[in-house]
Amino acid sequence: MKRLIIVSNRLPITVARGKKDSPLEFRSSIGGLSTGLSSFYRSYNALWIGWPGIAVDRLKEKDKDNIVERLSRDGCYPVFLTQREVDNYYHGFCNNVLWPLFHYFPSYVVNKNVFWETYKSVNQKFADTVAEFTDKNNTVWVHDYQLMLLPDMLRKRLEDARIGFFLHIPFPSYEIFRMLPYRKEILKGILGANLIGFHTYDYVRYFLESVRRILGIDSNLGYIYDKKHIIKADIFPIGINFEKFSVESTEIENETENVRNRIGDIKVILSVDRLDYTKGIIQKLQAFDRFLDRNPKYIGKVAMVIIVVPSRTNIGHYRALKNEIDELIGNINGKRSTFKWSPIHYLYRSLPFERLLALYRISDIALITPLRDGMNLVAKEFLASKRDGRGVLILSEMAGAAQELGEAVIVNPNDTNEIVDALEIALNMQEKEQVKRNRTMIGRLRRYDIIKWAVDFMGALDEVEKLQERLFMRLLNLNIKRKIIESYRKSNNRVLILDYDGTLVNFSSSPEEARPDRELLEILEKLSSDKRNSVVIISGRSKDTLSEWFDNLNIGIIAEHGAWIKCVGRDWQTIEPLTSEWKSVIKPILELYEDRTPGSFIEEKEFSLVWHYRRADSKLAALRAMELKNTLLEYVTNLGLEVMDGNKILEVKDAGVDKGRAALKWLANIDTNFVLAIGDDYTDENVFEALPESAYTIKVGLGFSKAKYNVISVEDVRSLLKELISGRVTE
Ligand code: ADQ
Repeated sequence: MKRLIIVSNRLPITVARGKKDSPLEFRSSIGGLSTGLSSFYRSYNALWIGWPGIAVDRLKEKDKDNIVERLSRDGCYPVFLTQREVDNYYHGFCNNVLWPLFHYFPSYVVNKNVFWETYKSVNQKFADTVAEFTDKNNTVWVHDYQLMLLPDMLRKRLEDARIGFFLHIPFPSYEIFRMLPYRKEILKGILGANLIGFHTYDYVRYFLESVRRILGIDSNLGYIYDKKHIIKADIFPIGINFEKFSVESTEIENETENVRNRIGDIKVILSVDRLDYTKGIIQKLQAFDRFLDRNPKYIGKVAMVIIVVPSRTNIGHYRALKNEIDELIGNINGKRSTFKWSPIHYLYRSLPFERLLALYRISDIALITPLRDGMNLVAKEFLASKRDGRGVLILSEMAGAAQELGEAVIVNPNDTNEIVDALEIALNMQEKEQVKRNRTMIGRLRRYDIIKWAVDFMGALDEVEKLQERLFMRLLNLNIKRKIIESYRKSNNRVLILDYDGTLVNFSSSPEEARPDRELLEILEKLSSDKRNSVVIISGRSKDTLSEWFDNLNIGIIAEHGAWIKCVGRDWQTIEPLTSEWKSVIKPILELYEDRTPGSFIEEKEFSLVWHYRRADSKLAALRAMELKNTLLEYVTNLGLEVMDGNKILEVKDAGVDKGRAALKWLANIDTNFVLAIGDDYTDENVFEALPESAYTIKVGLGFSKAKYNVISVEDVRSLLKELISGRVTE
């Protein structure tokens, strides 16, 4: 049966035990994901796998059985971790390495080898558990930075599984991410998924840039065509359980009134955060202090209610932050309080839901100013709670939520004056204006709630799977291979048109590695020594290089994308009467870009000029390539030229030259009833298009093409050629 398996570090239910040997307690976990998704996963026949929040060292065998049994009633299954694992994986690698780095606090990173080793082994432990429950019909949805190696670990065990991954925290820019010693492993781990979700477009961009620059893997419109599967990276901004926060009930009304009575008839600025240095708590307290300095008229009329939920207090930075907050609040209150009024009400604890909702409802302003935040659900919850639409949200531009909540008063959390200005704007904002701004945002939050978010993610995973299936249907299978071999065998006059780079050899940046190896030369030798075969290599490379490599074989060569043809035993000849006078106009332009882009260089072929930027800094090169292409486009039409945007190259050549025309020219002199053409990039598409319908055309790599079939790799091409030689398909 189809089933969804959700995997996250923590389960939606936390198991706790007070004193040794006291009974186990089962509570709902705090946090947006678990509460939000709980209704979704129940309706989806889902199983939720995660750590139950208690170290296994504190449990007896019968406790473990009890936990498994009790959790199973709520569709959950535990991964038991030892205290040592919790310390090194969760407190260690997750909270001392990944959390600070991904939130742009690299100097807070404390790295130890044992942290990484345990992160790997705990991810493996999760993989073992998930694999027990998964077969290829299931969908696995992995959550967050604690489990970034898991998608690939699962992929290795379950090749066909549908795996989604969602990152709840920011994905940092390449400059930050590259600092991580295990950056390659982490990226490869995530790329085991079919769909990778982030909250914002920037996070997607940063991720894809890191994949490109660290692993050398390109993407196209968010898609990565890996050897065996397709991966998509996309935006899914998480929503909240809207109903829960907009609910109307006597219990909530009473609680709201109760809270209002206790606070009194003053304006309330609310701040709700987990204790964390990323949340900008100190900065906002300082801003509130300055606000009171600048606006003495609000003394006695405004108060800040600040709720700090205890968190990670075993880490030094968190303890220090707690002390700093305590001290600062003490100072501000000490300096400003009167017998009747305190500027700050400070609650350092977690609150029951009704109390939190009541606070959202009575507050005039929510001051949410994290220095970095993946999304920030409190901002959304505050708005959803506003049944009459009144209230002002002041929101940091560094929170993912700011991308969606543009009608809020947006601030830079590092700019104290800007926060003070925002407080003044908020306190003076007309109710009509408040309602107008909030209505748009609330509408969006209602429509795109957490269920819609999860359903959207699942839908996108389906789409990726369908695309993958469509592409896999085009893969060369045994039957088609048999058909090809059969018609090859029957034919006395065969033509094999083979592209070189990416088809017969893997791409490489070093010319030495691109040379044909022994195996390839043997294959070409055997194919070309059969009198019935006419083998032709068709490439963008220069005629001199191709001559050097293949002259002593019995094969034809088409060089420079079709500008030159060399039949067996003959000299090179141009396909059309071509000139290269245009080079004197174009070359100086390319030289300018060569000088301005360190690492790039120009290759001059007889009838084309190529600007290579593979070895240049990729960001700069991408920018320059775009500029150069625009500049060249102004010249090329008049000169009858064409600019080709290739694999880390821009090539300018005569518009009349293309591989398709050259292939047709080659065929024109041969009476053949078997044509096989294999190529991998867009220049080969011209060949596939030009050839007669009866030709067997094959694209190397996944992805749509004018070719009839796809194979995955250079190795597949070589196997097919060997099978043609032997006349047998290897199963
Ligand atoms: P989280 O900490 O799970 O982090 P966050 O957006 O900070 O999510 O929301 C905190 C949640 O805790 C809210 O749902 C809120 O209602 C609840 N909460 C806060 N204070 C509370 C209190 N005093 N008592 C009880 N409950 C309280 C990660 C990322 C975020 C991202 C979320 C979701 O760090 O940036 O928004 O995941 O993807």
